[in-house]
Amino acid sequence: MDGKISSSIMCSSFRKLEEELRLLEELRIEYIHVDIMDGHFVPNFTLGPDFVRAVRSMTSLPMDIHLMVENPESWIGPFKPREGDIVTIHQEATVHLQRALSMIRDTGARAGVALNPATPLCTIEHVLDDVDLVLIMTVNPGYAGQKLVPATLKKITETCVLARNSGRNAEIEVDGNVSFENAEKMRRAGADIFVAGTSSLYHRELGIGEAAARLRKAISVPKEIHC
Ligand code: S6P
Ligand code: MG
Repeated sequence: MDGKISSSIMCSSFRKLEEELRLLEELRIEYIHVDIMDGHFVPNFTLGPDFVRAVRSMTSLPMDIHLMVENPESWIGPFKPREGDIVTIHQEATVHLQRALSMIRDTGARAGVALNPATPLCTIEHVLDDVDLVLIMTVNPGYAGQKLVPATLKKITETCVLARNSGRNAEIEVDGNVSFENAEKMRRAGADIFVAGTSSLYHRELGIGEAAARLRKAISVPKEIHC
């Protein structure tokens, strides 16, 4: 299956939000990626449940909610997850990871677990039964417009191998500096879902339509690993 695009709404133009959402629908973008930051887990603040509610009133595209917050257990409910959505929490943000992941599944949404660049993959080995998706952070979370941490490319492939060896077909999402060039490398390494921000869809020199076409091409190359 070809790679899927999750458009990072934090990078969109809020003045033209409705118009841009229409365009994303026309371009058949698969998900709207919503970055939620609490100023504790990451050194920044962004969006929240009211924003997600407003976006839902403008589009029926599924939400890909990336919770970069401490105590994520308390913040799953307020986003009112729906079937078809993804809700992702960070391994580093809770000591009760398995419980938090099953809380997500109980809402009907798909459960994702995210790993910062420095966090070893083995820390999620024992929760894979409760995971539908692994989000490999390819930059340190907190800001758009950062540079890829190169060691994370290998981690994508290691995640594929871990999922395969555990008999789980969890999808692999990548987030951070997913440029056209990096996206192709990430796809070859085994990624399935690509968060598109300032490095691609919201590229300063391209329109969203042209950028989407270039990104689609980059992520349609075959994976070099079967997982
Ligand atoms: C970063 C956040 C991301 C960014 C996205 C921006 O903390 O989780 O989802 O919004 O990575 O993309 P880019 O292309 O500017 O790195
Ligand atoms: Mg994100």
